[in-house]
Amino acid sequence: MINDILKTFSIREQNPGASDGIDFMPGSGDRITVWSPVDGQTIATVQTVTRTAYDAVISRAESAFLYWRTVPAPRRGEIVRQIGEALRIYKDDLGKLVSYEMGKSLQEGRGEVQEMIDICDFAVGLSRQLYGLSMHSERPCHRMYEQWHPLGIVGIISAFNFPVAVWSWNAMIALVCGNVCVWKPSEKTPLSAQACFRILSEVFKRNDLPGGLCNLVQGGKDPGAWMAGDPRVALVSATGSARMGKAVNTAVAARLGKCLLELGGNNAIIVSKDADLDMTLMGAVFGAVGTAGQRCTTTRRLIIHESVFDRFTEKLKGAYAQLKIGNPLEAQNHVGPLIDKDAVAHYTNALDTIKKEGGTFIVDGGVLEGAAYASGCYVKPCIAKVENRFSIVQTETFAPILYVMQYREIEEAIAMQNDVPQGLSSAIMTLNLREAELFLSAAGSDCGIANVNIGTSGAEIGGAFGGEKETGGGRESGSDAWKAYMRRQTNTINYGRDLPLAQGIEFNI
Ligand code: UN1
Repeated sequence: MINDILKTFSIREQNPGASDGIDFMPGSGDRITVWSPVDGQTIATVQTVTRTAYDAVISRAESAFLYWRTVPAPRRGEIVRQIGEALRIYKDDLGKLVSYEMGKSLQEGRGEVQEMIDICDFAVGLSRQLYGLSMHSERPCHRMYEQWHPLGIVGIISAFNFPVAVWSWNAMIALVCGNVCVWKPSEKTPLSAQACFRILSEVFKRNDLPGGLCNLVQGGKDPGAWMAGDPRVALVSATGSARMGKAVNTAVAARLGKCLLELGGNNAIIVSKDADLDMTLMGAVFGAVGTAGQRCTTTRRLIIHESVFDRFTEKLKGAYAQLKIGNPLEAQNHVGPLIDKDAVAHYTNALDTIKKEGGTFIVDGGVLEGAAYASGCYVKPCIAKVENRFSIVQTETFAPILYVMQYREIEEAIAMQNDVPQGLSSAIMTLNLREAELFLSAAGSDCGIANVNIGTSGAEIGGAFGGEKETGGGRESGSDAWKAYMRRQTNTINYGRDLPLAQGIEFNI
């Protein structure tokens, strides 16, 4: 099955060079061996970019920008519409490749491609709505308005957990805004990126577009660091760990460039005494074990009212006992593997630390062994009773570990929810209007995303996605997140015969 998909995307054809508006793996850097956490098989090798080849990509992108910025935005939208159409055709194959390379369930792999299609649709509409405001000038016979222009090269650094969707949120919006893109995908999922470029290539070729509009640079930390330090890259949009985000932010700030960061989360659901517990169970379990706990929106903490704590944790135990862990390409399995053995080591270290800090397990964790788990990356989703202040609870461990804790008053629950360094997603499960509104008020959740009667993961693309504090402050995808990909220009036009100065200043010569 997987070989057919690799063939569909010509994955075995290595280093084909620049073609069709796209640079595939230019240069002759080291090769990365790509390995599937599903079955431990080596899938392919991928050429990394060298500094010389990176510089060539940037030069090509610079010339492509000179053309692309002059194409009317709705025409740019038409190209993105065609990309969305092509993704519809390849949804199943790309979803499977994502699932095999990354290890998320097939459902979620397809869901990720659906997010790509949705963002294309959103971007097409947006291409006719890049609105600026008009203002009333204080001076007679003057007109004042603002317009939005493209930035230039947008560098996109994406993480392994959403190998294709997060790139598309950035790239599709950046493209309709008139920018060109250079993408550095995670070195753990380079093939999904390559497949996306095969799809783009068809569309670009059909439309006779010049090379360099979208570029792919494969590699580890180096190409990301080059982009962060490169004044030719107008915006660096980076998704990943807080550690990576701080390094990118520092390098971009040193040259006063623009940065858009979407980093870690430590997302909690408050389970009120007035919660619909069945609905809560669904949201909490999907949020905690979906993508094997490797979403930045994964539910990591449940802050449960003391009066329902025992009842709800019993329900959780029952649900966890039903979970099927195994090959994510098989539809009956809920939980696939972690991305690699390093991730497994982080998970097992976290289990040790939880015990050391005084936590107790109500559902035990552990690494699975046996023929079905031969890659060594399958772990048991687990639940630990902890205190919010534990250092391990304050840390984002990218694994299916769910922390539970109790509260008495809603204000206390909100304070606990906020009392972590991260600020991405949050939720309250309650049928009590007062609690729900308090949670959404200025005195409520301090996160970029706050939901009522919905879990913390699975945000729709139409809203702005991102969070506060160590999550980095950036917003991607919907709403007016597009403004981060453009520069604002204020224009004042004098159509009178005099030159009145603002603020009533008199200046006579
Ligand atoms: C991420 O984990 O980096 O809201 C993105 C969600 C998805 C996106 C997650 N739509 O869970």
